[in-house]
Amino acid sequence: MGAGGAVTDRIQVSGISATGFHGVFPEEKRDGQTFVVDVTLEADLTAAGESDDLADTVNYAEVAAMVVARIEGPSFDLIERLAGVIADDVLTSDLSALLVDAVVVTVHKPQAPVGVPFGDVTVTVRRERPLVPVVIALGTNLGDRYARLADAEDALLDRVVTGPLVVSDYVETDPVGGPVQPDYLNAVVTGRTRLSPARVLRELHAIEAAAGRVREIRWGARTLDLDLIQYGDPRRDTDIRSDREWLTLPHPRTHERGFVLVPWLDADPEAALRVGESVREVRELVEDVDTAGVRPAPTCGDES
Ligand code: A4P
Ligand code: MG
Repeated sequence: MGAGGAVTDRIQVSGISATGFHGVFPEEKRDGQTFVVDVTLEADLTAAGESDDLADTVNYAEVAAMVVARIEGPSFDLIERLAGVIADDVLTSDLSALLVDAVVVTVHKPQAPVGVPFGDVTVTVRRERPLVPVVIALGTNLGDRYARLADAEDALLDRVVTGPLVVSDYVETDPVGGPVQPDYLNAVVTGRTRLSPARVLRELHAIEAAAGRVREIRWGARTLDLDLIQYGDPRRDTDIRSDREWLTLPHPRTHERGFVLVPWLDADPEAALRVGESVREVRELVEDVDTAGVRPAPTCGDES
């Protein structure tokens, strides 16, 4: 399976209809005609299915309003263009930020000047998210830790990251929080993804499960922990922020954790993290945290 694999959840709004002035003929631009639009959002609806909370899904009424604004807005010659612009509007809106992986838009022009009797003319476009930088932290303190991290890197390349994956040096770290437990092997990877943040999280959970992760005690020992640290670029103000409990972005404890900051800086010396309202250099954050419990990992990798 390539990065992403099959998407199963969808929200569809069809038959959104309004009068617009799109077309190449002067009378189309003057008189207008009815355009009908169908929008399908490929989105991860796992959280909404569990929470029953509108904040965990995409409000289709707002999507429909966005579509009507474009139909009624400045005229285009081609419905290909209208469809493309609507798809981009939906994909780049705040509504889509957390959940939407791709948008399919069909524009119908049932009164088009075709010259012969006909039923309908439609154009359909599909747009995916652009590639966005992601930072993922890896941790393990049970079993063959080196093999777990190597397998996780392969799985991330297969399912989440498109293009190169930059992997930090591994660090061995004293456990922070939780019960008495073995030392961790931690690493941070950076790369780019086309998946939505929600979809990335779902893939991380699937990779953890495949590594035999059992969620019993919070902050307890685990075969593999994958945390989505940051999605997007805070320096360009394109990072996605979320205060949802099931997906908090950026990961709320990153700025105080040597076991994340030290390997992150290694993977990306220019790294920056949003902390509250400000954007901080990871290089500076590392200087402010206690890194006594973080040391280079022994190179010997055989723990089987
Ligand atoms: N969740 C919310 N936001 C995110 C996000 N950005 N990335 C939710 C990943 N998950 C996120 O996570 C609990 C819930 O957080 C999930 O349902 C997810 O939807 P979990 O992985 O099941 O549980 P956890 O990891 O025990 O809890 P938590 O709060 O994520 O702990 P942390 O912050 O991951 O810390 N010490 C060392 N030295 N090295 C470590 O790697 N790791 C931890 C875990 C503690 N101490 C450690 C280390
Ligand atoms: Mg976790």
